[in-house]
Amino acid sequence: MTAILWGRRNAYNVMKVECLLRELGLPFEHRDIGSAPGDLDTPAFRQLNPMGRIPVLAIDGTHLRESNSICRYLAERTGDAAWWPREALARAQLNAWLDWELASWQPAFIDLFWGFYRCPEPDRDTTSIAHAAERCRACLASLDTALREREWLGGSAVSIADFCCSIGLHRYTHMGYPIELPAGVARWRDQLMARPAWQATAMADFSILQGRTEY
Ligand SMILES: N[C@@H](CCC(=O)N[C@@H](CS)C(=O)NCC(=O)O)C(=O)O
Repeated sequence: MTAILWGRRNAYNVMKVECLLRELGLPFEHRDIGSAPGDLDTPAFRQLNPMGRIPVLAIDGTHLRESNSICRYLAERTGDAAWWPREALARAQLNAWLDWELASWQPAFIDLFWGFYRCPEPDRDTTSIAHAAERCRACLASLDTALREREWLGGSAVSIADFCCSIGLHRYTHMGYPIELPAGVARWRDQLMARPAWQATAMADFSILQGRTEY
């Protein structure tokens, strides 16, 4: 059965799931939602995701929500230990990166992206932007420390942690804010740029979002 990915394709968390579907070669259809005001609040959509958020993935007879959980499921579903290790400790280490992405990196990045790129220039709050940029730098410094010791976050094999943690990096370096990637993160990003699934999702044009405070 073909999976259905619900969401706005240029939404950060939707991009993670599309990237993984492409990486795994899983056929999927896309249903655009989350672009028009109120369309995530309809009773029909709330049946798919009571939280009223995207992405939602219709697959295997059910609807899954939460991008990192969807990615875990897709990776586990392949049965391939390279995508989702069988050993509990190796899983815990990848889960730590997925949790870090949701709890630390994503909030810092989203604050910078919204504060700087999505906010119309005259309305920008430079103090908040500088604070968000500092949080981003601190996150990337931690990521860099890990990536100086290993090829991918999980070691020698690419995993969902690499996709979920990297999906915003192209935006980070291309939104016009003066910021640089630490060397280890830049090397990792270059490896990801060579992958067609990452090119098609993480590197997709996002200029429609500039100065736009509505979805
Ligand atoms: N933790 C959720 C967050 C989902 C989320 O907030 N998605 C954003 C798009 S990236 C959204 O639905 N925004 C629409 C809104 O807030 O109304 C996940 O990882 O899936």
